[in-house]
Amino acid sequence: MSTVVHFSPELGSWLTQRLDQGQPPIQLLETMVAERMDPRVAGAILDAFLSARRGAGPLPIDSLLLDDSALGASPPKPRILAGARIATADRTVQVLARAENPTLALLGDLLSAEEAAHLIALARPRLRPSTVVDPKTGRDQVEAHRTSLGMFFRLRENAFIARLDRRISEVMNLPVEHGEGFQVLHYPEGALNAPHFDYLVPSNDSNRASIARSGQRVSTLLIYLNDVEAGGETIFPNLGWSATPKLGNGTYFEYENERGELDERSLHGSNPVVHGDKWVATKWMRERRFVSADAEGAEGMIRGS
Ligand code: PD2
Ligand code: ZN
Repeated sequence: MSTVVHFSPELGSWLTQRLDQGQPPIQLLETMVAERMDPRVAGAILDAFLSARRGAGPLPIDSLLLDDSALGASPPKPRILAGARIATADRTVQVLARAENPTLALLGDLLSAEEAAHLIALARPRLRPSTVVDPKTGRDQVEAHRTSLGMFFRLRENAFIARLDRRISEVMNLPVEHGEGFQVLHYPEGALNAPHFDYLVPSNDSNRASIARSGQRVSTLLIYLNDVEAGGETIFPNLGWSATPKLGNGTYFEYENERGELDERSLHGSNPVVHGDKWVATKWMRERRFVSADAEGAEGMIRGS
């Protein structure tokens, strides 16, 4: 990967002038860094000017294309393990496809049809209209752009959920305690989930308090609990990537880019269900042990923006 680095034409003229005057490059580098320029960027710009003066390349005007390795940036190291299969204590999960940057994978065989049906049966009587947190007030509210129904299990709330919590934590390669309790979503025909980030944007007290308790969210696994006749794909608008829901498959993704920042390429949503309905279980992982806001274990639908 490469990154375009922009600089002002004034900087270019200043460099040319000083090099013409015979000023040592190291002094120019020191001045640029003293002016708060990233030393790697300053070094790369200076190198490009020196190369151009030796006739080894074009004189840059106001930008440079730099290989990310020159900036010390490399693809994020995925938490999910390498390989075509992930062996957990009680099931072998298939890695059907994976991308390196951003870290994204399509998984298969996450659970059996019986387990999916049991999860749906446990969730169904507890479903409520899904909410989003108002970024200003931090209060839960029902929104037209999120028309699914949802509920939360508490982490390890019974033996069946505990088995799934453990399996999925092994797939996501983080301790089970870092997991929020499973969320189960039901999308009737026509229901959708507008694109959003799963990481917590500290724009309200509720998200700030949650980050302080448990750290940031770091990864998501969406587990499809049924086949959908038409529609209901999980979409990543910034990547042009979508996953068709299929019983037992799952979409896994992480949110860190090569610079260790939260990655806007993780923007994702669910297309409207066209025919049939859609059931999904979501697992979010935190940097540290998940401590919920209340004894119920439900963190609410904490959303970005
Ligand atoms: O159901 C989905 O495909 C979906 C899409 C986006 C679920 C979530 N986000 C979620 O639970 O965060
Ligand atoms: Zn989401």
